[in-house]
Amino acid sequence: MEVLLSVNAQAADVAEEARQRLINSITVYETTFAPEEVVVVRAPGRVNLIGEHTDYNGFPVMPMAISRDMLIVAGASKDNVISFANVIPSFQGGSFTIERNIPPYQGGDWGNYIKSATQGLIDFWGTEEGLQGLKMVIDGNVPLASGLSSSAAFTVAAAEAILAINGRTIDPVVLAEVMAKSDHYVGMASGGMDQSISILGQAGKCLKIDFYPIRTKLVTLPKEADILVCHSRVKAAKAGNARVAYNMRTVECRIAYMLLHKLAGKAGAKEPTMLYDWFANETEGFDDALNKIETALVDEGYTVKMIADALGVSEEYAAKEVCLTKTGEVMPEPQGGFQVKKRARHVISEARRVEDSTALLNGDSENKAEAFGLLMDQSHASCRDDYEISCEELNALVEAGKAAGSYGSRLTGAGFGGCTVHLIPKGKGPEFIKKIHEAYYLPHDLDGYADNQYLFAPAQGAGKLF
Ligand code: NG1
Repeated sequence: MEVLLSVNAQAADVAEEARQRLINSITVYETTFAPEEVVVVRAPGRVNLIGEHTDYNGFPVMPMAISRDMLIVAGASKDNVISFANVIPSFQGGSFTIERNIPPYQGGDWGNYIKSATQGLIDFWGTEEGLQGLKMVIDGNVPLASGLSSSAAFTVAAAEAILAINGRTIDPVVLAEVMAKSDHYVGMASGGMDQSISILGQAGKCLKIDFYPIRTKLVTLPKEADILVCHSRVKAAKAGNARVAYNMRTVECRIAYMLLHKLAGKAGAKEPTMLYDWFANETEGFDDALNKIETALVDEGYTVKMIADALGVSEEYAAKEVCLTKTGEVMPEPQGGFQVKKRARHVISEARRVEDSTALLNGDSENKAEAFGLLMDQSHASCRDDYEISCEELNALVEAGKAAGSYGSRLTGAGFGGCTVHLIPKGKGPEFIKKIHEAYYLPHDLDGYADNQYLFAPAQGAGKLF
């Protein structure tokens, strides 16, 4: 009963909830700062439908923006200081001066997302001169550490607030590039998916996004399907272990393209900087790439010595210059070695699934939902077995979705916890929510949360509301 009530509440009360959030944020603004003229901006979170851990390898993704977002009420400041507060008082507010190189707060401080947006814009303009300070109050309803990109929504909303207060504009695709880069400020060696979809999202559509440079294509979801997202309630905290595990995957992919280039690449081909370069310049397409991975790489984990020998470099060089993230962090050899072959196999097969999904969904075949669902299932298996980013809870949720009759179910986002996404028959949301509640939330003692499951339709990207 409670479950059904929460579904109806989701559908009927979205506008009322938005109104309440707005009133509350403006009230907090007036009590924290002063009653004065303000602007309101928002940036959505996202759910990725397929294409996991492909973005930083140069391959496409297929996300959609969601109705959960970060809302910022902002007013101009007379100086060059940015002050911020959150409607939730336990998120401590703060302030910092706008300067050419803004020193970060301690790792894990939420204020770093505002600093990262500010620094990204300053780097883009090449100067902080003429940039006016501002005061802002933030209200977010994207579940945190859930793989729905609350952090990107936050960074993008902060950038939108800075732009609005300063009366400046940046082309949305350029802003997506700028924000994707600025994420490195918080120590993530991520690709650009989250920032891009938060900025470029289109109501009613999902997007296929290519990178380097960012390019988008609208993709139509099957008309006979809805999207259900389920939160495992396992926190994939970016400030903690998930960051290390994520960055480790980026390093394993870097080792993969270096080895593949050296061992099976074409003589004279340009030095790759990511798996996509190797794929585009040194293979004949997906089948050939997967064959080369099978024959050129070994199944066991690679030690630093094995990498050094294969590349013909010293062990010291391999340890310090090869096993390195984009942000310059050296990854020590993990127990069991670097898992190079499995990671490369996932990235290439997942990239193929994104291409296949785009062609399928924008084509005119019958049974699109079944066919796309199958690709989602295959994606989950690859994320679980080859990329090893799933966990017992995510697998249980995926199984619960399949048992309830989903077309396709998979983890979404970085993994290590967070959410699953399910393609389900249209209009069957309440039925699925009830079944998954009984199969996963009750036995895991997680029925105390008000909202564990969300029915999302593709939402519009970030911008100024007024
Ligand atoms: P989330 O789920 O927001 O942690 C992360 C990366 C993406 C992408 C996915 C995996 C950040 C901010 N985002 O997403 O760029 O690589 O993992 O597909 O780190």
